[in-house]
Amino acid sequence: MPAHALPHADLAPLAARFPADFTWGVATSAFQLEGGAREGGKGESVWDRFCRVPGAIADGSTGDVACDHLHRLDEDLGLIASLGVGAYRFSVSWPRVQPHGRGVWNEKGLAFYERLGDGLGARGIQPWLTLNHWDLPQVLQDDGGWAARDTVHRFVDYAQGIQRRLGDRLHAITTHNEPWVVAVLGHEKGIFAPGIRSRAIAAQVQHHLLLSHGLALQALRAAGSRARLGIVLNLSPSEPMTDCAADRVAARLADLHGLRGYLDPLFGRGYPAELLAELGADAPQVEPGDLQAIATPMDYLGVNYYMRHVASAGEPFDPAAQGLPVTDMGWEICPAALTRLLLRLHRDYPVPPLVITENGAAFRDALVDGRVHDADRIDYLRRHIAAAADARDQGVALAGYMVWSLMDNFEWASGYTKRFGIVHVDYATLRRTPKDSAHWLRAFLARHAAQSDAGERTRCAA
Ligand code: IFM
Repeated sequence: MPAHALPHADLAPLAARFPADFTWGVATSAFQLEGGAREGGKGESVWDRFCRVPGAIADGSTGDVACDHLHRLDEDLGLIASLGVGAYRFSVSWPRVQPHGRGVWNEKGLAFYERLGDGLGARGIQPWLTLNHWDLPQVLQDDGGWAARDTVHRFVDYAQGIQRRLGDRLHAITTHNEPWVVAVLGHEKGIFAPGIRSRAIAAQVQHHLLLSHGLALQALRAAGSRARLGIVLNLSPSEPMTDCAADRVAARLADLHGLRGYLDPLFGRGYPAELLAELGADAPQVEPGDLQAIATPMDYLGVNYYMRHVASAGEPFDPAAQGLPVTDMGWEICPAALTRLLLRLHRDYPVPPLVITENGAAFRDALVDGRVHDADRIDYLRRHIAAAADARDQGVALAGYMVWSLMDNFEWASGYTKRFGIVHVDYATLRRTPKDSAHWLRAFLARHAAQSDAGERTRCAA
């Protein structure tokens, strides 16, 4: 279906709810898209290793080729620009630029990100770089990984190296993407790399991730970084399944572990006493000065929102069984919880400007006659953008919104079985085909830009 035939009637009122300087973007991460796992001097990452564990990845796949972004950079830059976005959020593969996690830098790896930064700059698109989107160099894991305090210092050195080489090109730097996922899925549940199962290790990893974030911010500022600096958290507001006391306790616990355990220390309150009491002997080792470092002020807080968390003391909540709408991940579609989450952040914490750094959905897309008609994804995006506008209307300083993801890619333990992209990738040919949602986004952003220009002209004339 050509872009003009899509249901666009609602674009103008929705676009009018956002100011001219609102940042619109699309997001990806290195391991999920780049491929070239053993090329150009790249070192092994924990995810390269984890993909080799039998049964770890649903379809037995790896990130060896992924979307072959490493070799298709120019085409992909063209795709990003064609959407009309103002920002592109990507991550650097640490083992591609520093294969041993310390010391020697890999020129070929750095040159790739230099081309990416320059290509974005030439197209007027802000580069939003994430330092850690989970692909830690395996050599550092062999030395204890994020559970070892030394990794904190290795990360700070890495951040400084990126600043030296790429800093001038960057609009924003994110230290970590979704530290909860690294800590809990990677070190407590063991379903993500590096596949460890220990609550005590997970708690220590969480602390080291937060500490390295604060120290990296200080080092980047000391090195003269002019980029906006922040962290990206995956936040699911927890709500009790029923009003019974046990479910309310479950919701409070989930909130402590998933939300307050990160936000309280980042905003100067330390770890909640209730969380430390609940962790007991599993609580992390915290050294003098750590909490002050973690609370280093940020320029923005990135929020990745996909769903709410409905807490139950008994059987886990199953939204599909309750007849609620879900994505192909089985995640409930609940835009209203995004508004509630943003309002809570605004109300309970002294947050800097908020940016929705990821929001999107996997659906069972089908490529038919060269088109993907993903009306469900358009509806998802439209409703979540409206929910973001609802929060803005109530006073939340929300400065941007980025779609996850630019294109279908390696969805971690689900391999290539889940498609989050607004651009379809045929994994046999690596051909990219913009889905209807990409055409919708382009039309929406064009409408927003046109209205912003018109508003600007009216203001100038007045
Ligand atoms: O694909 C991931 C991304 O890497 C981090 N946030 C959630 C996405 C969807 O699961």
